[in-house]
Amino acid sequence: MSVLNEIAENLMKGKANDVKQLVEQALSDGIEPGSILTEGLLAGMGVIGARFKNNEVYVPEVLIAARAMKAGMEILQPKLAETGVEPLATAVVGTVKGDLHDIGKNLVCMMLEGAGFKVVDIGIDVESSKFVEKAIENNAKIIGVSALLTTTMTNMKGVIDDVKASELKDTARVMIGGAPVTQAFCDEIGADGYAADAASASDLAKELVASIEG
Ligand code: B1M
Repeated sequence: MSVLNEIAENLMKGKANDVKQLVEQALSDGIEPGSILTEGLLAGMGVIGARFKNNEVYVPEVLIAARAMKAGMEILQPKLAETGVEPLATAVVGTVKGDLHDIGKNLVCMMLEGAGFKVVDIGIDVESSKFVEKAIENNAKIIGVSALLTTTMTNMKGVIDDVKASELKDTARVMIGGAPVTQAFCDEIGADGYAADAASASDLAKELVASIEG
């Protein structure tokens, strides 16, 4: 098995130390950092994302795979910066005002990172104006909003209104998700997209970025 396949396989098993060592080995073998990222780390994370979507693996497996991804990225990130490999786009992600739930939002952040996005996690209980402020500051193309309560999901509309009233109107897309959120609610409040789970969120984010560029 090639070292890149080994990276993907070990990432899927959540073996953080092995992934770290294999990334070091791949670099010392002279493999391009961009290939290690796409054919090793992202390939493994992509499989986990698809399995998660199909209910073949669950939250704990995704979390340990994401931890292994992070361990590999710690070694790879400085090399990627040297070779100028650009992230797909930046995503600013947070949980709406009044809502303290962050487990789902954190998973979404991990899957976005796994898909090649630079993620700015702005935390929980976030004012709609802060989503806009942070998206402008980071030149984000994706604004991800999470809500877990029927009483706070209504605050998502405020984020969308603030984005539409800002300079981000044509340059960024708002995607929403969380247990009580539905496609019908997404349509009702005018969000650009809804994802039911973290793996779908990274697919959706890629589609939304393409819709800006295309
Ligand atoms: Co809360 N809570 N909670 N809670 N809590 C729920 C959500 C609830 C359904 C429990 C219940 O009553 N059965 C209920 C909401 C009822 C409702 O509104 N319909 C509830 C309640 C009522 C409350 C409090 C009001 C309780 C109280 O104090 N009386 C309170 C509110 C605090 C606040 O936010 N202001 C509260 C507090 C808490 C804890 C702090 C104790 C804790 C949160 C800890 C934390 O997040 N750090 C907590 C927890 C853990 C839960 C449950 C048990 C689990 C939530 C979770 O993490 N799920 C939850 C019951 C349940 O869902 N079974 C419950 C796992 C996570 C991976 O799934 O977050 O759905 P989820 O994320 C998924 C998708 O939804 C999606 O992808 C994720 C991964 O696939 N997704 C996105 C999420 N965000 C997305 C964003 C996207 C795209 C997809 O794009 C941007």
